Amino acid sequence: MASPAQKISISTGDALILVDVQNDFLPGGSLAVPQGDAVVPVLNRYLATFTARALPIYATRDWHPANHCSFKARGGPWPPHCVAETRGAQFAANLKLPPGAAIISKATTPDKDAYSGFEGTDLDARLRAQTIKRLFVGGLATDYCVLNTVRDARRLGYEVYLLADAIRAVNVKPDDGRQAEEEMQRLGAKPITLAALDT
Ligand code: VGL
Ligand code: ZN
Repeated sequence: MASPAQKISISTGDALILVDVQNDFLPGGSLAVPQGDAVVPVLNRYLATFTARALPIYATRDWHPANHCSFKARGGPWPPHCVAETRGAQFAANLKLPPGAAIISKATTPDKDAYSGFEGTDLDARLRAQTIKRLFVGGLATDYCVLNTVRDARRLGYEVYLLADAIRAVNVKPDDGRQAEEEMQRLGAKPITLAALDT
C-alpha cells in the first residue's frame, strides 16, 4: 500500500469556517444547490473534531433584506433567498452548530451584495483577535460564497484548507464548481478530506 499522506493535526491558531449552510441553499430551498444537503453530515464531523479540541467555529450566513439588490425583482441574478429572519435563512436543521459558534451575517443591507464572509463583516478582526492563522473552509456554494471567502482569506494572509468533501456548487455553467476548486488551489488553498485530519 502506498504510504498515507501526512495527517493534519489541528490545534490553537486553527478555526473552522462554515459558509452559508442555510435552508434556501438546500434541496427544496429557493436557491437550491444540487446535493447541498450532502455537506451537512460531513460538516458535522468537522464540527465534532473542532469542538473536541475547543477550537473556534465560525458560521457565515447570507442575511438579506426582502428588497435585496441580488434578487431578480431588482435586476439581480438570483431568486429571493436567505431573507433575514425567515426559515430559508436558518441554518440547516441537522447542522450541529455548537452554542459557542460565532455567527457572521453578510449582505445585510439592500444595495450591497457580499459573497465573501469577510466582505462588510468583522470576520477578519475577530479571527485576528484570536490569533487564528489557519482556516478550514467548507459549505455552500463552492462557486460563489466559498470561492470568494477563500479568495479573501488568502489575500488576507491566512493559510487555507478547503474541505473538499464538504462543498457543493451551484454550477450555473456545468464547470463552475470545478473551475472554482482549481482557482482556490491556484491561490494556495489546500484541499483536504476528513480522512486527512488527525482526529
Ligand atoms: C450564494 C448566491 C447568492 C452563496 C449567496 O452562498 O454561495 N450564492 N447568494
Ligand atoms: Zn445571496
